[in-house]
Amino acid sequence: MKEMAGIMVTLTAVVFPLHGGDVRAPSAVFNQIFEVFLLLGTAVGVVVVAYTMYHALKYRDDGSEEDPYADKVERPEMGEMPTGGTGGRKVFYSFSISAIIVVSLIAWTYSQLLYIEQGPDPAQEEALEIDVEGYRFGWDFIYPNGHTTNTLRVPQDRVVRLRVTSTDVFHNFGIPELRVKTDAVPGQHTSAWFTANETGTYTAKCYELCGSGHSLMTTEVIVMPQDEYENWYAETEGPTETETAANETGGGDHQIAPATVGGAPA
Ligand SMILES: [Cu+2]
Repeated sequence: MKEMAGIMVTLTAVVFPLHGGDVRAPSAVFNQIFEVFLLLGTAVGVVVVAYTMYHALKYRDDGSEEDPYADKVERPEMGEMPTGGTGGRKVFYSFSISAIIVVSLIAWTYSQLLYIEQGPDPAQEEALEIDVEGYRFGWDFIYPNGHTTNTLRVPQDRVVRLRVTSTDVFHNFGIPELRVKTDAVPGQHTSAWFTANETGTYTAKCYELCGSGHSLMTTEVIVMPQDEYENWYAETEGPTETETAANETGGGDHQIAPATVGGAPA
């Protein structure tokens, strides 16, 4: 199955070519799966409905004749098995075409999801690795230099790998627009990855009911042009003032005052 998936990935790359060495973003992959299913579903629907309508009209009883096909077809009597026909050719064709469509869809979708699961080749693309820690009620984003913020800033067109965990109860970290979603489980790390092809502000939320402040676990994800990001990152070091203040007042327990809940700007 894996070899087949590899072939399908290559085929997809040929059919849907990318601009020079780009990594396909999860959002692009999921959108493409949706489009392919929508297109095929519509095509199959149109064929089936058109075929049904055609026969319903062709063989309708318009009351003009008693039985216009009485001398043309041999109809079985009640309780009698039909004879003649074309040896099941229609059944064979419709079954084969359906089988080919369904099996191809399964194989292709599987190959796409395998790509999402594994992520782009690390040799091809150096990822930015960020630790994400969920707590009641907020998110900490810890950069490779130790800088910790409540707002996730990432560069455009770069693979971002998230290592997600929780410091208290089950949470679930998700950025719907970028098609990122993974559990945040205390004592464990789960991973997710994405690339954002367009700059802008996205929203990250908690998708696991985790207590009275669950709905406050909303924060911004800011996708910046690469040079802007580099400038911003060069100026960061260690935990921010917000974070330090929060740790001091809350004894490191993340008891952030309501005013700062929801992602104070870093
Ligand atoms: Cu939560």
